[in-house]
Amino acid sequence: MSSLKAKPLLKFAGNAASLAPEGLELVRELGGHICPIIFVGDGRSGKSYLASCLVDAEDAFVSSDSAESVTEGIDVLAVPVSKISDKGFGEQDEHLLVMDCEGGNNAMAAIRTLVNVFGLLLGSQVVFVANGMATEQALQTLGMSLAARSLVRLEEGTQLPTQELVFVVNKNTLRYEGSALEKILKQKFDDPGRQELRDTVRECFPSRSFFTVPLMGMPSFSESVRSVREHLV
Ligand SMILES: Nc1nc2c(ncn2[C@@H]2O[C@H](COP(=O)(O)OP(=O)(O)OP(=O)(O)O)[C@@H](O)[C@H]2O)c(=O)[nH]1
Ligand SMILES: [Mg+2]
Repeated sequence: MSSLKAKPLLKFAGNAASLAPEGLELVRELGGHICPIIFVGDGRSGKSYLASCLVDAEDAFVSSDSAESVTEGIDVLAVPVSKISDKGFGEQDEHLLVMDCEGGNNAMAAIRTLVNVFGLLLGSQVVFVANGMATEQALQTLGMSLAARSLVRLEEGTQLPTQELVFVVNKNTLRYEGSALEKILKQKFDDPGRQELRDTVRECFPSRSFFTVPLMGMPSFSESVRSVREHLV
């Protein structure tokens, strides 16, 4: 078992957010090429679990089956791409910077849009994990965070990196087609709010992919996790 362990990056004391020195130091020390991946989405959906699968270390990010929320703020971990690539990818000094955010949409926990906005500013791959189903609420959470992000004033001449959306329905029991996300985003509605939401997601993420991961213990579980992992690495 690997000793990879995530460090705190963004933490809260009451409503006040601050950057944790341990996480900052980890990011500052990284040289070379950095590929930032963030996990955001529904609370209790298995974000930390999937993030740990990605780096191939079971306990890298704290994950639990409690009803209460587990991750607070954002945790971060860096791993050399060459260490986790099954296909020999990864130049020397190329790192995945994996950030695991606290979930939203949990009736038992605070909902802090700031966390997602922060994450959406940093990640070049945005992994949105929905719990059991691709809900309108999940899309709205993403849309709200993108709207808040658009209010952030960047330095002149600075652009956000091109970002890919990787939408994962975890603990899935439904028969989704691989094109489900595109179908959701192309759907036409009379409600201008729902239409605008879809336009925003499409515009912000020109590159998109969709995965499902069934309940643990189902025959295709390991294969599905491997597909997500291969795609991200
Ligand atoms: N049945 C099943 N359980 C899963 C799956 N993925 C994760 N879990 C479990 O779901 C529970 C929640 O996982 P976490 O990784 O802590 O969830 P999280 O999304 O990080 O939650 P917060 O940090 O509170 O937002 C844990 O008990 C996981 O083991 C899955 O595919 N199927
Ligand atoms: Mg978590």
